[in-house]
Amino acid sequence: MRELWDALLPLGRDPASGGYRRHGWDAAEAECRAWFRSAARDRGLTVEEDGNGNLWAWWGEPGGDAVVTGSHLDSVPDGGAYDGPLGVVSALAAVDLLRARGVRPRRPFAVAVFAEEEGSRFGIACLGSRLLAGRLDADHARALADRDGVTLERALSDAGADPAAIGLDHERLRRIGCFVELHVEQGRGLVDLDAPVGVGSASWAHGRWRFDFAGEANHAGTTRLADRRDPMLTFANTVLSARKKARQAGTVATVGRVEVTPDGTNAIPSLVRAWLDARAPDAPTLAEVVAATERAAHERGGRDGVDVTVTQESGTPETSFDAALVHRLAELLGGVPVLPTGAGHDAGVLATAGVPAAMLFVRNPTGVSHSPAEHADWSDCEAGAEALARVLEDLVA
Ligand code: HGY
Ligand code: MN
Ligand code: MN
Repeated sequence: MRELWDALLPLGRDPASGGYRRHGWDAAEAECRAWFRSAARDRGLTVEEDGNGNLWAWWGEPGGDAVVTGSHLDSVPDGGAYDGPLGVVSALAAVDLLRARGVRPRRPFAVAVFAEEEGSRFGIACLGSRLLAGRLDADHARALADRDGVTLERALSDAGADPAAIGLDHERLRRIGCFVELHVEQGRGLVDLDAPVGVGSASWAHGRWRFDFAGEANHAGTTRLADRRDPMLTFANTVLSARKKARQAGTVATVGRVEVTPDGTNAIPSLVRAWLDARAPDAPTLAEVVAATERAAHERGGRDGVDVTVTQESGTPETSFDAALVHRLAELLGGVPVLPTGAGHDAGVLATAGVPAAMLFVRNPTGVSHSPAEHADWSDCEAGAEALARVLEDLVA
């Protein structure tokens, strides 16, 4: 496992920050895919890439009612080393452990790597699993553009893939009998419970909304305050409103990405574009927080002479993982904690498509994630791989 981890660790890592920049179909992520293909080949696994850019490494013949494990290799900008890769490395290490114990799967078995899980390049999280599950329109997806205006269609063809092949892959989806994703915990649940490994029970409802604040470009020095239509004001107030509404509802809301046009120090902006990431235990509460934030934005925009348009870019309902599978994993692991998460995962998307799915979480001593500071103790990582091997051994029997 250490060998696998050390081979992947340097790929896409920013030497200055120590964070990772591995985004859908970019050069760093392509290196990670090559690492996976080579590690799978070293284990005699047969690797397929599906029409949506997801990788499937089969132990034996591909087939139905398959036991599938895995995660993702892409990162948020300047992300941590564990979010995604720990699940993939642990899955390959679990194959080694099962082989060493003489286990031979009695069911088709695959390790999967899902494409663009963070949505850092094309804006929609879990892009590969959403397309696989038919949760995202293929034409809409092909037209998604990154910050440089490169569409997914272009990125796929540049990577030698066929853009026409993306979309619902019924055959492949039906093959999955169950899916178990191991992931570093993105919170302090296991730390507070003093447990190295836990089982995921559910993930919060979450979504992404783009707010466009259109004002009037003008001179920073000569334009009287009363004559301004400054979108930065409406934007700033909207961020504060989102935070307040989320706090009042016991949920979370984040604006981590903003684009200003023309982005000049001495120019009142013409346009401010900002993305809201909001999450709640259930969809109605989430909808209420976002609606209240939208109302506040429009109300403030009216006062600032700024037009506000809001576009929902993605959404996932609250997702409960398969109760029987969750119970079976917790039992097999001797009654480890079962806990929900505020993070979205491919396992959640597959669960909404009817695949029996569950997650294993590995303790994160600080709870910090989506940051170069993300960390998990190696002994806990090994405990996670052991736990994954234990549950897979039971599932493939
Ligand atoms: O944003 C998330 O919840 C996950 O890390 N993609
Ligand atoms: Mn993440
Ligand atoms: Mn992740």
